[in-house]
Amino acid sequence: MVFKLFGSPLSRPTLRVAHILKEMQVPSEFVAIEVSAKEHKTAEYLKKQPFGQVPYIDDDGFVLFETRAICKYIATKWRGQGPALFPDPSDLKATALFDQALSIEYSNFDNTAINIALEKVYKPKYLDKPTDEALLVEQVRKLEEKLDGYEAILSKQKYLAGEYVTLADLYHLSFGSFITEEGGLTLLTNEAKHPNVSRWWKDISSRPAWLAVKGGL
Ligand SMILES: N[C@@H](CCC(=O)N[C@@H](CS)C(=O)NCC(=O)O)C(=O)O
Repeated sequence: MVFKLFGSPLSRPTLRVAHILKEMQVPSEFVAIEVSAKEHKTAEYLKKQPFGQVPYIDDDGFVLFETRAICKYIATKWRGQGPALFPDPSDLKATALFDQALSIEYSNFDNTAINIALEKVYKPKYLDKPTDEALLVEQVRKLEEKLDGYEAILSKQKYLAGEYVTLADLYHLSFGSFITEEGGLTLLTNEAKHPNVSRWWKDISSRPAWLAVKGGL
């Protein structure tokens, strides 16, 4: 049975999984979930994803949700078919640095970038709700400060976990590109303020697999 990705074309986490499928050259079928009709909150859907969120996958009967777990599963199952997106598990220190990079993305980037995406784009453009300007300013300031930490790391190495691109770098693309391209923010592209972040961002956001999926599913 073909690998199935159940998600929404409007969902950036769904795009994250589609990107890794493309990186690893995995044939797949996309099944659109009608989020506007609350299909992801039905009893049937909750059996697959108990938190009522998109996306989830079904790989020949194996169901998995949470995008980071899904991406790691794909990069592991098809390792060798595409780029190695995480270090060899027998390399203790490289794996520890990879885990560190994963935590950096999750704890220093994801939540703030989502809040910015919500206030700057989703609320005014898709939800017909006013932006909380004070919250937006605060979140942009917070992310800018976090990027000082990124700059310190990326001034010493090419990617967040070392000299090779990993899933930890690529997880930034879904919301990073959203706040940059749809939100018009220059946080990730400001060469004067964060030259190495900007160099890193240019590198990961120009990957052919990302360019192939970022326009939509
Ligand atoms: N941590 C989850 C986040 C998924 C997520 O936030 N999905 C959003 C769509 S972009 C959603 O389904 N939101 C509906 C809800 O939380 O009720 C993952 O990485 O899979």
